[in-house]
Amino acid sequence: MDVLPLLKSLGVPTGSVGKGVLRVVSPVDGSTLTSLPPASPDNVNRAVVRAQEAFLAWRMVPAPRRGELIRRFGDTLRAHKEPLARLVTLECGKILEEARGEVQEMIDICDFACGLSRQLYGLTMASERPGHRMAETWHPLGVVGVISAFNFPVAVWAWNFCLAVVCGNPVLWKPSDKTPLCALAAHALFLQAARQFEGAPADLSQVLIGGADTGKALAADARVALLSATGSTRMGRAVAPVVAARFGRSLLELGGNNAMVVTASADLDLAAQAILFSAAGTAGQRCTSLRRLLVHTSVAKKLLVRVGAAFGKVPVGNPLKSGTLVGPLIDGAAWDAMAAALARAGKAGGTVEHGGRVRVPGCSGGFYARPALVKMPAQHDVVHTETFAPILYAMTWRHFDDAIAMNNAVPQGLSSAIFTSDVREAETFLSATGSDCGIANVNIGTSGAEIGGAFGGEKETGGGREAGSDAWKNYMRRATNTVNHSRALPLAQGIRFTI
Ligand code: UN1
Repeated sequence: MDVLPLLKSLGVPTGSVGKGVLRVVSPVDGSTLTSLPPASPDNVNRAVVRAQEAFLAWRMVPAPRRGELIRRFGDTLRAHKEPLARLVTLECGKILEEARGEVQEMIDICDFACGLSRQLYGLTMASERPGHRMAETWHPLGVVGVISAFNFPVAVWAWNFCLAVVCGNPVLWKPSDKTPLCALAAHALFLQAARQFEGAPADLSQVLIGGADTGKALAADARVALLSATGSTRMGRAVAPVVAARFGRSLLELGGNNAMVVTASADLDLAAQAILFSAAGTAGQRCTSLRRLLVHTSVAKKLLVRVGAAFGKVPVGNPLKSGTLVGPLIDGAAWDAMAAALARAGKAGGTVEHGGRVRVPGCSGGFYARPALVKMPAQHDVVHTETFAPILYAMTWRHFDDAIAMNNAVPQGLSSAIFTSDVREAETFLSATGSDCGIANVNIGTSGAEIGGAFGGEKETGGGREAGSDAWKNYMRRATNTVNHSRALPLAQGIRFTI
């Protein structure tokens, strides 16, 4: 596959493309798309210095004006939606329909961030002292580092980037070494918008191509004020203590192990559709993918027959072809992990339906898998582990309390859903005694969140929140200001301290 024309149409300078030791492979057919030179430690250092310079200039620009730049970036993305989506499909393997959705998610966050640029509100507080005013102000934070994963090679960066820039910060981006071309393209589209914008400093956006070492260098660098990292729990464990040791800020969006509770009163037609998209969509490679189905015994047989039939016939194949719903896994290691998990589940008493390797004509180097439905007697260890592949473990329950306990019994806490027509069950699931996840839905699946809400989760998911709601506060520092406009100096708490 010749990727150069596509890169050129997206404005990527092709000088260093094809020259370097990092091989970029397409999961579609296993072919080599190109190669790139990774950043050296010295490159990282120089990038941080340049980002610091950009920060000093950009923090002086009024926030609504910063929002205008992001609005224009949104326009540039609209104009290049199709080629960028195609590159996303080529490099990470998700079907074109979902790749378009991913670019749309970038456009949505541009719109959101532009509006936000006029709403970076601080509170005013009632002072206990006469003639005093208390308020808080929000200021740009500094250099923001972003580590992103292969499965959302552009949208997750955009969530961070658009908010960070509107909040007055430059961004250093270390994309997954499996999807560096998407990063170069998204960055090039931003530069296209920035070039036509008076007052945008050079180096508001920079890309650092590299592996774990580059990520660790960003984590260790005290000049990086915030490190936002998306990926596996293993990656989070490597990076978070390094940032914490220097008292830096981190925003973590790590593994998920998302469940759907289906109760006796659920609309099974809706549930079956939602299960197919959440579990098989993106070949099970979203952090929000549905991995556990917790069904009431009275409807289990009916629902599982439908899910099994849908998994058996869902079109698995070339993600560039219309009609395909399930594309390839990212690589052979992902297939090995899927096969190993299925073997473990079988040994633990699970019954595995489907889940075999699919040979796709013309894509012989790709790793395609039919989604697997595994009926488990209980939530065995293997169910507690996130395997980034289309495996859905199904378990049954009799008492609603048990369903909630099963939902919460895993180390991760990203997304969750309940299908029910009973308002008591729905509200209990959303209540303090219900799901312990950062995302809890009713009558929709676990994946496919809109950008307007805060995105992230608890426990091993890392606790961070990105995208909508007040996630912008991660990218700013808060100052509490108390101003005395009286002619006296009363102390708080009624303390007297005079001579
Ligand atoms: C991810 O998989 O890291 O909610 C992000 C969703 C998407 C984002 C997923 N909007 O599935």
